[in-house]
Amino acid sequence: MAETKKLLRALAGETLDTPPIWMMRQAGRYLPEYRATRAQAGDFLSLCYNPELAAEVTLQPIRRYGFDAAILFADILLVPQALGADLWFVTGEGPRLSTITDQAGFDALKPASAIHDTLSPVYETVRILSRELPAETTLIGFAGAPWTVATYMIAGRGTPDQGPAHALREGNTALFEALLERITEATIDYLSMQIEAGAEVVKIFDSWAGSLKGDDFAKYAVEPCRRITAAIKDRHPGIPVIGFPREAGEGYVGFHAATGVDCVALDNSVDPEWAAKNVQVSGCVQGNLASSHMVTGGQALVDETRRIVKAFSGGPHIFNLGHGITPDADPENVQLMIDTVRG
Ligand code: 1CP
Repeated sequence: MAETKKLLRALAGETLDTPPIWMMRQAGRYLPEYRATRAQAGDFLSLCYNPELAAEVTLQPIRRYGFDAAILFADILLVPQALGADLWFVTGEGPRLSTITDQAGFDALKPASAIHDTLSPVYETVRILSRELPAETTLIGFAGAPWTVATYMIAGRGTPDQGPAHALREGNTALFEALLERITEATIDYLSMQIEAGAEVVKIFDSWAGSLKGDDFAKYAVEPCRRITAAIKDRHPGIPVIGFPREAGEGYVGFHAATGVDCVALDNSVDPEWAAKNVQVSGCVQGNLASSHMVTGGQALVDETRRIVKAFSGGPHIFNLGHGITPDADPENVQLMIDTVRG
């Protein structure tokens, strides 16, 4: 049967008249219905591990806006938790984890094969979603890339420059690489289980790839993404993979070929016309409207949305923001972006 879902058509390399659209963090605090369900769940992690409510918040932006894709509601930090790290969220600040800074900390982690005990509710969320989503909506599963996940496991929190992770990389390269290896194995199994439960596409979020330079970018951003993509394609032929090496800059060039991903997601620091010439020539791209437009709206939102659609109109493109939508965004600006894209 010929593929009819727009997102899958773009991922297969088709140039569409109107790009499919979805939005990073589309289920999130900018929506009143999300805040209500999160309050019902009690807290963020309880929401992630409650399949009915996690499916409900995943569906909310689909009902409200009719996006072409739904992304599983979960978090990249569930994998460290499943490997044995302590994880909690401090209201108004963000995630906190127990830290891994030495061999003893690493030795206390569970093997990759043990993650499913913790993560099985996530697979149940995927199963509910694959039953309940509209026929035209694609279901995206995801995980964090090993480097990005490691930055949180080493520092115990989000960091502006990933300093603690770089320090371990330099000071104890063997331990750092063993940690990346453990996360890579866990990520392959985790994504594989999401696909078995019904995810049709998977996305690998390397939010902190931009702080890896030169050979380190090749070793710790490109290579793990290549390994995960190869393993997914080996186990699940035909499942498309989206890679997001955020703030990679020149590192976006050649990323399709170096990793085997079907689509490269772009942050908004790269110019769409440059990216069309240098990245989209190699395959589908996703992006890349600055999420600040969801706060400010108006003619600037319309103009910038049109500029991005036009720049990428000569090849396969999935419209998205350059990073997640923020809690202070106005839901009406999201509608304005969608109306502008769909013309
Ligand atoms: O208070 C709340 O309700 C929590 C806010 C929130 C949400 C809605 C967090 C905490 N995570 C999520 C969901 C989430 N996270 C999704 C679900 C699907 C969707 O997009 O709608 C996804 C894909 C993520 C991925 C994620 N989590 C990333 C990668 C993408 C990115 O934004 O760069 C990262 C780095 C995280 C860690 C994390 N989780 C939450 C926060 C606030 C953070 C960032 C911490 C930091 O700034 O370092």
